[in-house]
Amino acid sequence: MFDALSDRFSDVFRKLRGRGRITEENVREVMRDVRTALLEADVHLDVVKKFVDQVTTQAIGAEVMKTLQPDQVMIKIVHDELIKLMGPVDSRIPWVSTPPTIILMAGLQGSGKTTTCGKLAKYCLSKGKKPMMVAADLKRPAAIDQLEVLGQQLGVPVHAERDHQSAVKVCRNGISAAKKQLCDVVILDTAGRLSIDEELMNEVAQVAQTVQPHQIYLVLDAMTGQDAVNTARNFNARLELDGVILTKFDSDTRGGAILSVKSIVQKPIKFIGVGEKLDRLEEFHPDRMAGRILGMGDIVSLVEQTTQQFQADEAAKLEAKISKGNLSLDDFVGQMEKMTKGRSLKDLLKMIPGVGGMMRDTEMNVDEGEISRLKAIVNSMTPTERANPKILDASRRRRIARGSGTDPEDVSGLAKQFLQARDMMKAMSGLSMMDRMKMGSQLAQMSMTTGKMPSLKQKTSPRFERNKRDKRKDRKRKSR
Ligand SMILES: Nc1nc2c(ncn2[C@@H]2O[C@H](COP(=O)(O)OP(=O)(O)O)[C@@H](O)[C@H]2O)c(=O)[nH]1
Ligand SMILES: [Mg+2]
Repeated sequence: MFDALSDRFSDVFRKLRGRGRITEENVREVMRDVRTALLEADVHLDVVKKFVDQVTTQAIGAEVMKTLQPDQVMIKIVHDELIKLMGPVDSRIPWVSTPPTIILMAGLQGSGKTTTCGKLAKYCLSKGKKPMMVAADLKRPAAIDQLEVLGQQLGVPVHAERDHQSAVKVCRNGISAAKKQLCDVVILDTAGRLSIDEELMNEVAQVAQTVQPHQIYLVLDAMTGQDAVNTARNFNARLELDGVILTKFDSDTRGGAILSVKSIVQKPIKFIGVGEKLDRLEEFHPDRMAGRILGMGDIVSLVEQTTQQFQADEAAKLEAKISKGNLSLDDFVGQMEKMTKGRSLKDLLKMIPGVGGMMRDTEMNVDEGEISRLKAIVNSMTPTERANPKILDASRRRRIARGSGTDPEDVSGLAKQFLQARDMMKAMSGLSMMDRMKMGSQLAQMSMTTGKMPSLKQKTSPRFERNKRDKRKDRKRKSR
């Protein structure tokens, strides 16, 4: 997710860091960088202009130049402006008082409409609703099959009429069927085209006119950047959109669409799709997204994702442990393992405040296989050690390393990383977004001055390798 943009922002703030007081010229200079960064991220030109103007005016007028921590004040201004750019949004679905709530999904072919119907149905289930999906994409027979497979996976009824030619009729019949089966949400999956054409627009507009959906969501592929914004503009001209769902956010998107859609079409992003699987749908929260963009982490989403995968009581226990600061290594690794299902560990770590800004791909080299290595290390520890890795002295580390087929350095690395994360998580719970941000940026700052990156797998230096070799030789000599 927009690594390039986050990196550029980090650079910008670093330029201001530790400068003491700064001048208007300094502000203008970093804002030129921000402008380039946003343009490179494929953000709409009008949006970039407005954003840069707003931030510059505030930064020059306000505290940035008077404060001794110009980077921090600047981060706050940028952060707040990013939030304004993407929000406000109420990501909840407004259920109607006389069900069913009818949701129409529109969008181009391949944008992820059908998949998102399934995700949304799952979301409805999690809210205690009884959804039905309607296969109103009659252009491709495979589309009906696809929706039926999703329905089977979820245990959600699907209304389909294979020999029908009219999407409007299928939708109408679907809604009646839903009422009969006492379903309280109906999700209409409509046809898409590779690009916008009149026929497509007429069809969805007709469906919308006839069935009067309560919510119309436009599904957009985040990967398409500026094109997504144009698509949104076109659809918005024909349909009363209630919101946008941005998909494929897990892919290598530069961030352009997410930052442009709201201010160009005045319709909020309500959800983001972050993977192909049905549970990869997140409510959209501008504040959290701003944090992610700035590399400040997104602990709330992280905690939410974790809790989704846990039973409620297990989650409560975990939360209590986190806030008391006595999370054990077992919990930690177990949690990581659960979270990484379907998501890369790297993305998850980036959501921890402070880690994002410190992390560069070159320094941080964590892969899924790493988890099993971590598990092996933890498995070689005694329960006391797992509960409190602080007691790991050299001899314990050697024993654990032998047991797990790793190096003592790996063991101390894991312990250090864990203790750091535990402290961070403890400190984060119960804090406001702003405080978390401050903390995240301070951590980032600290790491930049010490040159230390939090890493599960620090690349070993030549000197370190040499020391290790020498020690080994020493030991051999002594044993002789
Ligand atoms: N990585 C990723 N892929 C997605 C996401 N949403 C949909 N897709 C994939 O995008 C492709 C097109 O999706 P589909 O739902 O058939 O699009 P439709 O033509 O608009 O109905 C499929 O391969 C999906 O698995 C997402 O959030 N992340
Ligand atoms: Mg489809």
